[in-house]
Amino acid sequence: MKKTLTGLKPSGELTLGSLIGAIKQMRDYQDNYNSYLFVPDLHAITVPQDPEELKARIRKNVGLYLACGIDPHKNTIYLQSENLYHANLSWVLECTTYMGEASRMTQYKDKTSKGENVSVGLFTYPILMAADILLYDADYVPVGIDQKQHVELARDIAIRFNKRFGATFNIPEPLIPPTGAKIMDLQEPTKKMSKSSENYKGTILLLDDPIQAKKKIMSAVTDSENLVKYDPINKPGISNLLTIYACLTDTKIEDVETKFQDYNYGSLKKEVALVVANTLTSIQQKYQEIISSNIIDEVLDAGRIKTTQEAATKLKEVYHKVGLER
Ligand code: ATP
Ligand code: LTN
Repeated sequence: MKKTLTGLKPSGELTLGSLIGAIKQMRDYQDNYNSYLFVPDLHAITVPQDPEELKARIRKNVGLYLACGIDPHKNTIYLQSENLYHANLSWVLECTTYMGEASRMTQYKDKTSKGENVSVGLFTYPILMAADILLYDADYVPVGIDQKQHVELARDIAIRFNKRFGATFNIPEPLIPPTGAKIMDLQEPTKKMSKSSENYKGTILLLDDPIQAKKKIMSAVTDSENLVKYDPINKPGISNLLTIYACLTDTKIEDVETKFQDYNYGSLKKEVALVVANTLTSIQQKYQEIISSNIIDEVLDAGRIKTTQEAATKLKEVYHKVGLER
């Protein structure tokens, strides 16, 4: 069985974008793949975090994975920080990665272009991500489009390592959803919907009050044409709403476009708002059951034990290949 693997940083609350770009893909594939879903908490500390808030969010995110339909019997679920081998492999990979290729990562460039003082960890972040993926020989990495470049770096690192030291790592491929690879901010529909956005009206959090979420959809920025059409370049706001609807109802974007072609923007928004609110309500009901049970600890304990054994075997092989042994 082929292996899928992905993670969502606990650096903020999970959003509708996280659900559509990553979690939903894992849920859709979980019956047919050997699925690994983890919390990249070491990645979260590349930017300053409040320790208590981070701790709470790590737990919350695991609860949300499960509430979104990730089946713990079909997925290996674990915390990156509980498995010491991720950071160990990352170090070996850092030593085989060029400054030039790491410097080309657009996410890092975007963050540094604002002139902020950033950590070294933010620079080496994609190499730790490569370690997360290569440690388990993942075949596919379901991610939103913003992470494609990072998965491609993981491929390059694996190919080079294999050439230099002999076949060691599987070469992973990014899995980008054909619809929903970049859910846009509701207030600035040319920007990605992001958990770190300053304008709370632009982002829908999975734990938002469904009534508030409806209001956010109703006040989404559109255009003045009043013509429902899927055209992300010229009509980013409307296209984003159609995309959200298509993803949450598992309908093809063309069919959604046809269904709403005679609607005005107000009635389209009402339909999208309803689907979003229903999705959140269902997730939140399951979430409440999950956090009041022991399931999160049970799932994470099982994930830690399993992945630690697997990762130990892989790191031993890597150390052997590079000559790190007596
Ligand atoms: P931020 O929301 O702060 O920009 P991020 O997207 O960098 O964070 P994660 O939450 O770790 O960080 O992302 C988890 C996964 O969800 C990634 O695969 C990412 O591509 C995907 N994702 C996040 N936001 C969106 C979005 N708006 N549309 C589609 N996919 C998204
Ligand atoms: N960098 C990713 C989170 C992440 C990840 C991974 C995703 C860390 N390690 C391994 C897929 C596979 C992000 O910022 N969204």
